Amino acid sequence: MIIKKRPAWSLPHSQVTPESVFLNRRRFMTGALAATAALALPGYGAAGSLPVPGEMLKYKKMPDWSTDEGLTPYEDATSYNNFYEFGTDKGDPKRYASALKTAPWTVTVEGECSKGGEYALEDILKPHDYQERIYRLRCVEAWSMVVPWIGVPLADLLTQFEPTPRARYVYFETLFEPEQMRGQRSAFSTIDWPYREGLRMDEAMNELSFMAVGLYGKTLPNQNGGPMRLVVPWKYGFKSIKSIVKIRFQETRPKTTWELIAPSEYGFYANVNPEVDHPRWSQKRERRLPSGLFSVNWMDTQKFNGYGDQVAQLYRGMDLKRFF
Ligand SMILES: Nc1nc2c(c(=O)[nH]1)N[C@H]1C(S)=C(S)[C@@H](COP(=O)(O)O)O[C@H]1N2
Ligand SMILES: [Mo]
Repeated sequence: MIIKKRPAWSLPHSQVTPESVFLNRRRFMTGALAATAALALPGYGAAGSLPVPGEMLKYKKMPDWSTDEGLTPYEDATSYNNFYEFGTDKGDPKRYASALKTAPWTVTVEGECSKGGEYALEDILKPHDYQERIYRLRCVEAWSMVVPWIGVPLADLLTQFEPTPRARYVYFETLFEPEQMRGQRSAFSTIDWPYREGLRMDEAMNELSFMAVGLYGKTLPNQNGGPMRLVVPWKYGFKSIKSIVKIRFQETRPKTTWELIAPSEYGFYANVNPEVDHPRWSQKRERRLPSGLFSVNWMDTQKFNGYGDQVAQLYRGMDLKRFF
């Protein structure tokens, strides 16, 4: 089936109305959640504490894994979002994501691993200390941000489930809960929910792959994929799946959401690559946010989003024009 409908993200930037910027403190700690947080062990892991919305996290800065480019302001990073579960407008996620209930949060782990099961989120985070990594995020729509993420290396998170040698891919799924996610109720949606993503196992185990539970020192706002989302900085943003409830280890390559919608436009690999244009627009440059209509902050896009030293070897011998 050929999808003729233009996805909203193909709109030129000039047609996107910037959101007005307000810090959205819509949630308060409940007594029960505050008690859980207070039980957290010392050390930099807010180890074991639930990612309570708005909570400050403890973490270790990782300068070797961070860019020193200027941060995209918190207000922009949390009000200009893609999270189609809440609508296709950049302002929709911030507007509507407060309907998402992020605690308690259960993550189902299944497939080729010896420690599968249904886990409370805090239990799979507990063994790990949080780190801060300042990464570039490059959306396939050709805008980009610089975000200080807080979280744990994906490899550490996954290793605790003891994947078997048969696990060649890891698959992730976002929550499917139409009562909380108005975009999943929409009759106009082209997405077959839930949102799905995946990585080759060696990509997932690369030191850059990160599971974030916070940004700018605080727990992840819902619009950014709270309580837990993937961050794969050398790939287009759509690989960085939000609000994850399922992790599955597989022998075969999973089908992923944007590849399912338009396989000629969005591939499984989705490595940032200025040499391979999107069929409908160039990928040579990007607009670094904040970027206004009259002060567009254009810059050249870098291959692998500038992370080639760490990841280029994963793709040695592969034709990146074919495996886009
Ligand atoms: N579940 C889910 N995850 C998602 C998306 C989405 O629509 N649904 N959008 C993706 C896209 S296209 C991008 S660019 C990033 C944006 O992350 P941000 O809003 O935190 O900047 O989230 C990705 N993760
Ligand atoms: Mo994106």
